[in-house]
Amino acid sequence: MSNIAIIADTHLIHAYHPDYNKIDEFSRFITEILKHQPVAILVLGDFFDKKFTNKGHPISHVEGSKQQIPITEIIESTNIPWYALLGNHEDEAILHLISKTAKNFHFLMTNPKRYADPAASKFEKPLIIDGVRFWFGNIQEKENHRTKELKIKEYCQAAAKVAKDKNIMLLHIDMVRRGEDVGISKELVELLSKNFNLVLNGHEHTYITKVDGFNNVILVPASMPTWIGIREGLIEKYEYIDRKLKKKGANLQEPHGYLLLDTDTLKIGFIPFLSTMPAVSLLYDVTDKDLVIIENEWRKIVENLKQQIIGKQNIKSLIIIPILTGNLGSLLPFEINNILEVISNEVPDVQIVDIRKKDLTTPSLDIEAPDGTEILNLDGVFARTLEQAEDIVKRLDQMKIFLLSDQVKKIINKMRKEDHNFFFEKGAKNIKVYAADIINILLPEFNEILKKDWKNTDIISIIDSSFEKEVRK
Ligand SMILES: [Mn+2]
Repeated sequence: MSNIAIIADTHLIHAYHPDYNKIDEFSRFITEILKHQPVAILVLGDFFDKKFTNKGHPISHVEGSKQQIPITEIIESTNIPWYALLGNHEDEAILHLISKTAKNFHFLMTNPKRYADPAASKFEKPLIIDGVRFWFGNIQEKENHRTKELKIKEYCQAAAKVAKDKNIMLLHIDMVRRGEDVGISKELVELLSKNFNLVLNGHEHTYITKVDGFNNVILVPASMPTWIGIREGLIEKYEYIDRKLKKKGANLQEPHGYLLLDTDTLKIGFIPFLSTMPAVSLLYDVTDKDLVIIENEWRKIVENLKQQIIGKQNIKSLIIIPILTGNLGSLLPFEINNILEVISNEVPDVQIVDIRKKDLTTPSLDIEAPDGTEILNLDGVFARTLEQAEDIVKRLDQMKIFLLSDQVKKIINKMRKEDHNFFFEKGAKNIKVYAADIINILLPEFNEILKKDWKNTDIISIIDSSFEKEVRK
């Protein structure tokens, strides 16, 4: 048997923080992979990101060329072949270029019409390693929905003709349904599942082992962190409660890492990769607190987290994502942002981020003008959120929380009444994400109540009780 390493969405050389050296991290990442002695490395797209450097501006030709040298060196130093699929953040030209400079790097795009044609080029043919046939899906994110569907069907038909072999489909597409034209239908997932022994899809930056319940259709996580998100690559979740820092457990919903594929059994193992600059989320209730208390408590929080996390494993610095809940009272969001920014600047190796600034390549914690209508007009925000109830339902659906849009609307109205202020992203387009997160945060309470009173099937009354408990804290 042999192992093949599968990586995805490294987005070289985009990094979320100016101090986060993506190339160094990439080098460390590859060294970890090599410990398993894989016979090849497969890249499931978005190996590169043409858009940004870690200085926050679009990558120039000169910069790209400079980065190409260390990347080529890392690839060549592995002494095993690499095979890459095209992602939506990179140009074909970049992958062609790397395949010219690194002799063990190959960019492939299987042509389902010519898979058996002796005249087809190596570039178009499926890759065969240890009797396993890898199909590199030539399906681009920018193509329309219908084209994608047709192409997937073509690959399925081609694989059906060589069904006696082991067939693996490699993709870089929106697979999870998020709207009418985003993601693929369950029927298509089923078709893929039937025609391939394994379907591996990058792009989604999440790790799902059974797409639509089909256990051979897998979403491969982003191997390394690229953006900051409430779930992406988090190592730990904390909560500050009763003046104490409490761990809420590790969140591996969107971990970073790579897969190892056993070519005999086609079994997959996931191996996490921990960033040198990981993020933790910190749930903090501001109800009945003044600025002095908030400042003191946050100093304590930052010191505690620093002691607990920095220095362990490879961790050199830390990003804290505050998730503020509760009632602001007479405080203003920008006043809190101000305090967090001061602490963030004073404490080396710790960065407190404003989640609205998911990409830290631009300075974080921009302070909103206190008279900014977007940020202070809660009525408008709630009205807009109500309009997005359907999107919230879909978002929750992905978290395996099943609610109807009427229920979500009732919850949003309840939030408004309880004054759960949306001072993160509230004016932004991601409000649906935030509303879904609030519901998610309430779920432990929800489950607790459900456990004690399992006969209570009225979801709204359970959520009401959850809110009461949450508000009482
Ligand atoms: Mn992508």
